[in-house]
Amino acid sequence: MKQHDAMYIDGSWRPAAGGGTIEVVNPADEQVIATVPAGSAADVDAAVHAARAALPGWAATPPGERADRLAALHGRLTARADEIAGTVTAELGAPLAFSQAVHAGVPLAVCASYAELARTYAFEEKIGNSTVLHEPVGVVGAITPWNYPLHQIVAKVAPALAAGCTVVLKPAEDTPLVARLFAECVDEAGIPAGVFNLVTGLGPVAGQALAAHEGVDLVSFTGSTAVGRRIGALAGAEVKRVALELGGKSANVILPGADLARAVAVGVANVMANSGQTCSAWTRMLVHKDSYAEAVELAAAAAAKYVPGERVGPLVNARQQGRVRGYIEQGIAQGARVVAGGPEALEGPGYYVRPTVFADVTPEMGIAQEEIFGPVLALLEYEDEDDAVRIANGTVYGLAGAVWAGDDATAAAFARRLDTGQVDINGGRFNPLAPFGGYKQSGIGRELGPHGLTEYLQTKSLQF
Ligand code: TXE
Repeated sequence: MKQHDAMYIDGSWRPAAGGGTIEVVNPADEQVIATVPAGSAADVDAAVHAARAALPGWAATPPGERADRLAALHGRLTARADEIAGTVTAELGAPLAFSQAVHAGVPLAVCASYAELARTYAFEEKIGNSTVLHEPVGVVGAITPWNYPLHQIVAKVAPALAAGCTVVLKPAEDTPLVARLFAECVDEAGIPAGVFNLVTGLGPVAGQALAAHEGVDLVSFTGSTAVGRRIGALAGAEVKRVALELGGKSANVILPGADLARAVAVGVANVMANSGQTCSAWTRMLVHKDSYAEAVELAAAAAAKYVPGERVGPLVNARQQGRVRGYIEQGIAQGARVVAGGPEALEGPGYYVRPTVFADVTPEMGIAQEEIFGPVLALLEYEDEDDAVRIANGTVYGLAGAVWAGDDATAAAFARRLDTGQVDINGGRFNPLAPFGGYKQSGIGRELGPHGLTEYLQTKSLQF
């Protein structure tokens, strides 16, 4: 078992001030694979001080030089991509092919985009008789979840560094090993001491201390709505900036005229990816009443191909496994019909859940309203387009979604009626430059691309 007795603060590796450690468990076999330091408020304080001390120098570094450092970071992440994929597979349980393509691959694209944006972004602009300066917000406290552990880190740290901010990162306690690997890459990339700092530890201890620290100018959080509310309240009390990426319950709307087989197959794949632990997952499939029975059959057949331990990994921990099984039981109790999977336990170790598809789901059911965060799909039937809009918009969330139609223009016209931050048209394609973030209770702020960069900037106007 590996002992990682080091956090990365002010350019050096340290144990936790209090000496405590946290065990990291492989969710596929429930074995402890490593320990990492359990950081406390004292460690957070040391890291924030280091970030504050490094801020003037990094903020004054020309954007082109910051771009060079980010390009070097991209180079190190690329060189270590196999190690990254293996680490995410070990601590999250994701199938290795998915870790290689997504958990290692997507952050590379995002890091590259910010190396480029740091070079090209107009940090100064003329508006009439004014010069407007886009300056770094200051010290960023980044708190990230375990579901896409490296992507969540890079989606915050890369734009923050591009903007000229310095950072203290508190990654999820379930997946700290890839965070440590990222810190090693930062170090190898020659990013100056104190510009990026890593404090591992528990949410209510290290996370809370970081969110509440008066030396932090902006808290950027991705995680549960419950914790997001607390962080928003803390930020409000101190009038510091906050960005929140929270949950979702996204609708996949299949309009008459769409290629039903393709829409259902891609929709099922979207929900089963990463064992359903995706905030933007299309967890509600909305199908016109004339095609509903056929869609249910197609979805059940597609889900049966997701064999646990092969194409679909476990959930991250026993708590999430229990939560997801609880939702499956709740769906049955509320009258939904299981057409694939179910709540029964699987044999052997690992926090697996059966990939599950529910038919006969009505919009007010818990499984159609709440974020389950597991491989569970709900199929709902609609009467006409207005009904589909009402159902799609009828949750507290608004993070993502999809629309399928016979042509892109029809799907895009429908997408304009959805209260949500991102919609895939007839399947869509990932664009690392497109803004990502929530309407309604899915959050505040945007990540990725130039919109993600502006979160880390504040504006000053000089009038001449
Ligand atoms: O999240 P937490 P959990 C949703 C999803 C999931 C549920 C619970 O529905 O089932 O949240 O997951 C840190 N002050 N999402 O309990 O606790 C914590 O250490 C400061 C959606 O794992 O919110 C971790 O680093 N920080 C989501 C981070 O918050 C605190 C991804 C997220 O953990 C803290 C993950 C505190 N008091 C879960 N308490 C998405 N939007 O992608 C915890 N943390």
